[in-house]
This record gives sequence, C-alpha cells and structure tokens, in this order.
Amino acid sequence: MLTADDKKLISQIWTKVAEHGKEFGGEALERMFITYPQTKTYFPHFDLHVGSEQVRSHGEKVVNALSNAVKNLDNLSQALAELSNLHAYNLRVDPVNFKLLSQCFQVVLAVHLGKEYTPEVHSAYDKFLSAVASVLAEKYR
Ligand code: HNI
Repeated sequence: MLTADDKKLISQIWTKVAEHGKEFGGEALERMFITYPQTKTYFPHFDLHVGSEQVRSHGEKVVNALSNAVKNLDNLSQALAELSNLHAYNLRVDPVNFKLLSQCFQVVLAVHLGKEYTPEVHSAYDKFLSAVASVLAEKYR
C-alpha cells in the first residue's frame, strides 16, 4: 500500500527519470538480460547486444508506460489494463520476470540518482514497482 509520502516521493523523483527513458529503461533491460539471461528468451527477434538501439527504444517504451503509472498511482489497474492483457495473453511473460526487471530498474535508479535515492525513495519505488508487477500479473489468475 502506497502512503501519501510514498506517492509524493515517487512523483518527485520520476521527473528526473522520465526524461531519460532510453538511457534508464535501456540500461534496466540490459542489466536484466545480462544478470538473468533466461529473460532473453522473450526477445528472440531483438538485437540484444550491449548498447542496442532496439533495446534502448524498448526501454523508452517501458519508461513511458511507467510514467503513465506514476500519473495514475491511485488507479494502477485501470491505467495498466491494456499492458496487463498484452503481457498475459499475447506475450505470456512468466510473472517472476516482472520482479527481475523491477530489481534491475532499482539498481539503475540507485546508480543514476546517487544520494537522492535515499532509503525512503528506495522503499517507495520498491512498493510502486511491486504494485505495477502485480497489476501486470493479475490476468494470470
Ligand atoms: Ni514488457 C512489450 C512495458 C516487463 C517482455 N512491455 C512491452 C511494451 C511496453 C511494456 C510498454 C510495448 C507495448 C506495445 O508495443 O504496445 N513490460 C512493460 C513494463 C514492465 C514490463 C512496464 C514491467 C515493469 N516485459 C516485461 C518483462 C518481460 C517483458 C519482465 C520479459 C522478461 N514486453 C515484453 C515483450 C514485449 C513487451 C517480449 C514485446 C516486444 C516487441 O516489441 O516485440
């Protein structure tokens, strides 16, 4: 459950993330593919080399989807409904992978935000990304 303070921190910090969609999103995916190579099986049609423009563009799409989630923190299920359908019915991504990407995304935030990624911000983002992951996985039930 996101508290009012969590929501404030998530929105404030997101302004620094949204403008770096390709860089931050691309790095999160790159970290996921390198650290958890089994995740590459969902992207057989992608160029997965380090620095791949295709991965950077996909990272930007992921960040844009998260921007939409940040704007709708009180209404995540509805805001992410279409993506939830896509991941469950079309892409059939095993939900364990959402946790892996969330974890990599948090590493990217820590690396790039440095001191601004305080324990409170970390906690707020951990909750936010878990909430996004549960919405993306809710159609599997
Ligand atoms: Ni995901 C496509 C957002 C986690 C595999 N994914 C998308 C798109 C968005 C998106 C946005 C583009 C939709 C479109 O084109 O209409 N994905 C997200 C978000 C998360 C996430 C917000 C979690 C925070 N996706 C994952 C994970 C995997 C994954 C963990 C697998 C390991 N996603 C895919 C694949 C595609 C995809 C595969 C299709 C890519 C393509 O272009 O062919």
